[in-house]
Amino acid sequence: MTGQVIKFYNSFFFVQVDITDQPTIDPSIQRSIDLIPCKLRGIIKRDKKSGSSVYPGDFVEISPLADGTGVIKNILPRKSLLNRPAVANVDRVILTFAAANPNLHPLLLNRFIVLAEQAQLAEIIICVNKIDLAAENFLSEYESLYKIIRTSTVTGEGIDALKNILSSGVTVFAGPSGVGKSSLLNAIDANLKLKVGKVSEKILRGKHTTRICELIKFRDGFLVDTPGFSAVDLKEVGITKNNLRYYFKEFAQFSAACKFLNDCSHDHEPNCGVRSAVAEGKILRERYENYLTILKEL
Ligand SMILES: Nc1nc2c(ncn2[C@@H]2O[C@H](COP(=O)(O)OP(=O)(O)OP(=O)(O)O)[C@@H](O)[C@H]2O)c(=O)[nH]1
Ligand SMILES: [Mg+2]
Ligand SMILES: [Zn+2]
Repeated sequence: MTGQVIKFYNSFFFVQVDITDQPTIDPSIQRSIDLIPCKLRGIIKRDKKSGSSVYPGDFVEISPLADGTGVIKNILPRKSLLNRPAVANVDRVILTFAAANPNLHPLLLNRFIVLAEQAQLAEIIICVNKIDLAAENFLSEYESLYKIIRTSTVTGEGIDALKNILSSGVTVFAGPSGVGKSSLLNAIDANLKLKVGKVSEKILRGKHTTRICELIKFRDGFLVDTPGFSAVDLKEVGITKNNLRYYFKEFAQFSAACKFLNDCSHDHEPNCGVRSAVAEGKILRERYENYLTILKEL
């Protein structure tokens, strides 16, 4: 039978099986078997770094065992894979940051954008949460690049706007710890009651309250709450100094004017269309500088 991995927890992949697709199963036992804890068949190779090759969101073929657990025999082809947080078959990502507490750092935002662009997701949306703590129109300069939604789980501002874009598909909430990802999910669906944690006054960061990625049913799709993180090793997930430029999407239209075309890193080369565009104010300087910072790291 086939199903979708909902979460990885206590060494088991929990696979949601759509019983309506399984005519061989006695309908009277449906309730007890629709979420099956599964192990991975040994032959499926584990990823060295993450220790796994199956991710939440994956569709898998399983063999049920007599004790109520199952074995994952095969992973079905994915339409997308977000590397960090690792979730498969993602339709949209909500890059979630806070207007304050913790403060928003553009370089970190741009690292998250690179990860999302790498996964070639259909929709990349930025959510600035906690706008009750800051008066400014946060990230207005990014509005020409990505859809920005500003929210507060305290005042309720923007929650409907956020809900409106969550129709079908798999929506991942990704961002640093303490920005309010779980709080937002609770505001979207009051039945959820996900655990939320305070931001530490000492280190001004969240406390990593959410521990696992979990697909949560919402309308016709899923919302995915994920553990916050801020250290991203882009090299580890396959970002290189040669492909980084493609994940800054506004560079493309100007790179046609680069003397070295696709070989131009937009750093030191003469006659660079991207650098000219920065000088003319057509590319946001902050984006370009963050690009150079990441390029140096790579
Ligand atoms: N002022 C304010 N505080 C908020 C808002 N949303 C969430 N918080 C608070 O921010 C803190 C962190 O919220 P969480 O929802 O646990 O954050 P998270 O992003 O899920 O954090 P991790 O699970 O650690 O990744 C909690 O104390 C929340 O009450 C908001 O809109 N405004
Ligand atoms: Mg959380
Ligand atoms: Zn160039």
